[in-house]
Amino acid sequence: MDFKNTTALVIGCGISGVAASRLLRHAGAKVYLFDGNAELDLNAVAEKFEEAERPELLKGELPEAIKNEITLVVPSPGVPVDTGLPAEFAARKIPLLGEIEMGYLFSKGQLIAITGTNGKTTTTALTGEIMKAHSKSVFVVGNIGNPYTLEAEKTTEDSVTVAEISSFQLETIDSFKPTVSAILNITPDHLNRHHTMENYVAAKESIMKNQDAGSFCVLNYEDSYTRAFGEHLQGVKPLFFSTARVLQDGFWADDEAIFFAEGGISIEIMKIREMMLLGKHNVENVMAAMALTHAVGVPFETIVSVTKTFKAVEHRIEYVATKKGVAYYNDSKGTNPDAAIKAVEAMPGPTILIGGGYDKQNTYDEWIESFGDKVKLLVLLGQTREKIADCARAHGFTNIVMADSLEEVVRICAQNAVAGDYVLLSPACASWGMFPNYEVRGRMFKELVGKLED
Ligand code: UMA
Repeated sequence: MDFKNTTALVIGCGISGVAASRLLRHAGAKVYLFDGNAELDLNAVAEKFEEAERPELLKGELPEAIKNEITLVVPSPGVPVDTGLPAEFAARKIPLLGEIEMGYLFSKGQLIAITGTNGKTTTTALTGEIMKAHSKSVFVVGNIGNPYTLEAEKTTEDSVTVAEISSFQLETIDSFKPTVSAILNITPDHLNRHHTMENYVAAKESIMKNQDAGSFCVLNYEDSYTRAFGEHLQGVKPLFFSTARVLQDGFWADDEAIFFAEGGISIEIMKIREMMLLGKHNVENVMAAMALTHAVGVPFETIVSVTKTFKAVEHRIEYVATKKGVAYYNDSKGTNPDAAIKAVEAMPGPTILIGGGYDKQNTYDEWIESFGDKVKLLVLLGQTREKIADCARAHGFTNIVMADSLEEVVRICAQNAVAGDYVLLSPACASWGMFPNYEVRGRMFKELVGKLED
């Protein structure tokens, strides 16, 4: 791709902005890498580039003279595109290129794209592992934490790129065309960014909008949005999975095993007890990965042998340690109520639950209702703690303690837990405000648990 006459403004100095800037520099563009955070240390950003590829770095306010030079705007995924600089440049009729779209334009080979409110990372990681057992050149990119623009130049016609794509990233795709895609489920999330559920659903569903007729979109039959979407697809074919019923075509599971059905004939693929992942939601994630890799021709033998050894990814109902007979689990990626419900459901016994964080304007009723008799104490942290506490009390759950730091949270949990209990960090909220991201929150939790007495 040739960007020699382009003067690009890349917004956001996070991992996507750095990777996109480098790629644009390689393609011959003049690049301004800008961050709205006036406090950002630009020297640290500069160190991420070789001298020859370094863009001009700016922060805070963008000078008018530079605005007049810009011919292309590249927002990072975390930058809303309907306000601020993207909206200002849209009014000036300056084109916008999303970071994922750019990665796609620079990449070759097959593309497996995965979205959904929950389960994306596990499904993407497992799909990546299965593909690595089958193909020589595999890249796992996107929301999983590895920008598409970082890997795109390395791909060849023989490569397979497995991409986790968030709704933020889908907002700015244009020609992005997966070989096969998946929408795992859709429940309310990120409504502060997308404003309405309709917008959020439309962003998710757009993942397959450019796919060839006859190609597959893997969908959850037990999710009302994705089922209805699949039933009305034209050209692209739905490949459904279900944990609740026998399907005539697709992947389905009962309590014992996962099956593949074609024309009403089912064959058993693997036993559930052979999986190392816990919980029904993970059976769904496994079936989605199986469907995606089957759709690109991977034999079931390879799919099953990789699935049997695949362990939970970091921050997803991740076992941390057992201290004084209490098992600690890190589900820092439980950043919305639906994900947090799945983590509570996966806990095998009495649980002390740690919740709260950044307010994404979610409601917490269903999460609180999922506690049943299992959650014995709720320890709350962050911006949403009062909102969650009010909601819990309204549902008759009153055993609540407030904390001001993660250190205090872990101390409270250790003091209140008895042998046989589980302590689960699954906050139902994003980490922003108190932590830069959920990874930092999860790792800090693990560190603090590690320091508790055995
Ligand atoms: N910034 C601005 N202006 C704005 C908003 C942000 O300048 O209006 C700046 C911030 O000051 C910051 C930078 O942008 O310096 C951060 O950019 P970013 O938020 O896009 O973060 P990246 O580090 O580039 O990471 C992004 C994704 N982040 C978000 O979508 C918020 C990562 O997903 C993703 O792994 C990465 O690209 C690689 O593709 C994280 C995430 O939280 C894990 N995703 C959400 C989720 O999973 O729920 C969608």
